Amino acid sequence: PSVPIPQPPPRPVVGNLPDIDSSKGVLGLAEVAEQYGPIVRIQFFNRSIVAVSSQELVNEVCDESRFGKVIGVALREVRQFAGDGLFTAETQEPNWQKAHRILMPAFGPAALKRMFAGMDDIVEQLLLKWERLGPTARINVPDNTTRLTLDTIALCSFKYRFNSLYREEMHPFVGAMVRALVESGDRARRLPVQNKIMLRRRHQLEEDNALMFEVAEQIISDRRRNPSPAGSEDILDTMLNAADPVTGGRLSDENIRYQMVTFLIAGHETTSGLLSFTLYELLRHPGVLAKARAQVDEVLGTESARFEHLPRLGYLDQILKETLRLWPTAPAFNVAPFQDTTLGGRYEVASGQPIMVLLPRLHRDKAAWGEDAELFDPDRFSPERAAEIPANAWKPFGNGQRSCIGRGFALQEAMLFLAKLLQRFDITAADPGYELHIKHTLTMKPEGLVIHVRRRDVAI
Ligand code: MNH
Repeated sequence: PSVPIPQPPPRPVVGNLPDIDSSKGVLGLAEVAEQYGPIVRIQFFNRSIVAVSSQELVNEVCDESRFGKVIGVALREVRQFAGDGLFTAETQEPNWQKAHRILMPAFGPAALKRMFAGMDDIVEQLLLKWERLGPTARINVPDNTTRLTLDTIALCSFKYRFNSLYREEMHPFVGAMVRALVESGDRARRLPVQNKIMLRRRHQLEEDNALMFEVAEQIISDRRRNPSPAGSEDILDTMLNAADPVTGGRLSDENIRYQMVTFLIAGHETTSGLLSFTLYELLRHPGVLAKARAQVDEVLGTESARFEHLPRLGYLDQILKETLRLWPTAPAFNVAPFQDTTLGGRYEVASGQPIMVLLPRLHRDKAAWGEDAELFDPDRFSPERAAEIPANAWKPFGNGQRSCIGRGFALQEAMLFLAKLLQRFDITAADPGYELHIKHTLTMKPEGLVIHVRRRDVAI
């Protein structure tokens, strides 16, 4: 027997819009879910989403024979500048399939090993800067880690230096990208007619899109004039030169520009959020911090970090995974059923109905994680205990063939940053009374988290 999906009582025209605190991004939806349970329908104007939050239901919608990714309202707006790049393309589009096949190896294990040097270059810049600023400097964590991750993805994927650590104001590309992302989110919450009449916003968005495209275009034409020497090929070279193993086709220049903008967007905010929340949790859990430090000292000692060290830093990997559990910096993704179907044995869902997986709630589902689900405990991911985690209870990188292509990249970069940081510095909270304040855009970050770093007595 089917039952209706719970829904807060809708108002005329706007539906549940007044029930959601849009300043809290996806966490605003999570609050509604907390009240209405593991499945809830939320209506905006004439569209509705079904939000699912329990491991039981998420496990079902992760079945790729019944459900697949849909581009939700916010991603549809992002598509204006990320086009048919991997993140915003439909799975059925030939350009998604082609780019997926061409780019998967470019983010695979052999490529990650080659990219280690670029990652180390930028982490080293950051830590040297911190050391020279000295132990009294107030270091804003999300600001610094955003500069780190942006510079890293640009250097590793197309040898471009934003040099964000050498300037007060970020590169103009960043301003354009951040404004465009914010405006995309705002547009997704407005009526089409509102979007049409807000001329200033529309023109700003067009200007920002043009600037992002120009930067990408410039990098491509520079590369054509100055090809990479043999042996130092990067992701841009792969995109310019590789042929699709199935069709033999190549990526168009337009599609390459979309992929470049996509990597910069997808590749930096999420990772800097991860690094920021990791430091936030380490400062609150001195025991975990001490254990992490002990492992770094044992594995690295006074050596410079090398690729070979990384697999031996398993506890750092556990810390990053546990941080992504409590703070999934890309907090939701959307799927839809291919056909009319029934969820959880009793909720009818129509073909094509967007279903949002609410990660902050899934990752705190007591049925999957235990009564202490709210507690930060990296031992959940220890080799002994990880096998107990139920299927699809942890999805910070999305699902199946549409999951994150940059997962290995992000974790390698985060691990390297953390290892070098702990090897070199003692870290303390600059404001011991800091209360978590999350800033929400497409992603989330602990705004206003500030630390002090003090050089340890180690020669590296
Ligand atoms: Mn990433 C897809 C989270 C780092 C590039 N990424 C996704 C999805 C999630 C996600 C969730 C699935 C979205 C959806 O289903 O609509 N990504 C993350 C997180 C981090 C991250 C939490 C860091 C931590 N991502 C990166 C990095 C890159 C990147 C670094 C660098 C290139 N991500 C992508 C791309 C996709 C994606 C590209 C789309 C993949 C596809 O659908 O083919």
